[in-house]
Amino acid sequence: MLDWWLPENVSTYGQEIDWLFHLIYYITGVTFVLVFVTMLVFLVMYRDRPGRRARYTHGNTTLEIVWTVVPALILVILTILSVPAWSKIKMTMPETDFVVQVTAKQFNWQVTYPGPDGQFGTADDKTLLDEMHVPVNKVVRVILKSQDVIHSFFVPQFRMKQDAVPGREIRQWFEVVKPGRYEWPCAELCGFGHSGMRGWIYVHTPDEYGKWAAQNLTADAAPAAAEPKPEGTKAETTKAEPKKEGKAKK
Ligand SMILES: [Cu+2]
Repeated sequence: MLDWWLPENVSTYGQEIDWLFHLIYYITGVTFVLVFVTMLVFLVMYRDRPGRRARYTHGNTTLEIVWTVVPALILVILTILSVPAWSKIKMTMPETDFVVQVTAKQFNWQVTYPGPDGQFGTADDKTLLDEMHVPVNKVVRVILKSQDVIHSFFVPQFRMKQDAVPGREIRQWFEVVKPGRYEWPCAELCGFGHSGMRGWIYVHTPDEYGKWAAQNLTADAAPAAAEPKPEGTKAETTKAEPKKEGKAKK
């Protein structure tokens, strides 16, 4: 019923997120209406009238217990209902041979493919800037890192969001069921260029993906986007990144 205002879901686990989202939305919506109706009724009932005097009341203990216990119970129930989705999306890692490394930095997504040898950190790695290409109906594992501050990997249509935290390697996964081009913004305020930090994820049919990979990931293919590969080292000189003092540490 609320589907019309969320972005289209194209991931295998999106429905589980949406169902919880809608449930929470209904609960908060009903609460909102009840609270406002009560407030309006009380505003009229207890308005100032000639001859009325304010009187002291110390409250109602039963009522206070009820309105503390009921919300607490709702939260506990929501937690329990969220467990299946959480454990499926965040706690399990489906088998796959498709792995990419994403290193966030102010203000780009650096996407590294292992190249023909299937190993990261070797000479044939290919790094793209702000774009990722993946095949449809395939589990994609992302090894998420950050080079500087906290960023957040967010693809609304995939129902996937995960912080990238400096010093940590966080593994995430997604599987998309519909080819297309999906916006990939950073969802964590990460500095003055945050609003411009976004990439695109291209989801191809297997054929198209094969073609793209042959043109861009093979040994002789020129790296599709700049950015030399020894990441994390001083090598990132090509980008005339603003001289904010915050970066001085590197
Ligand atoms: Cu960011």
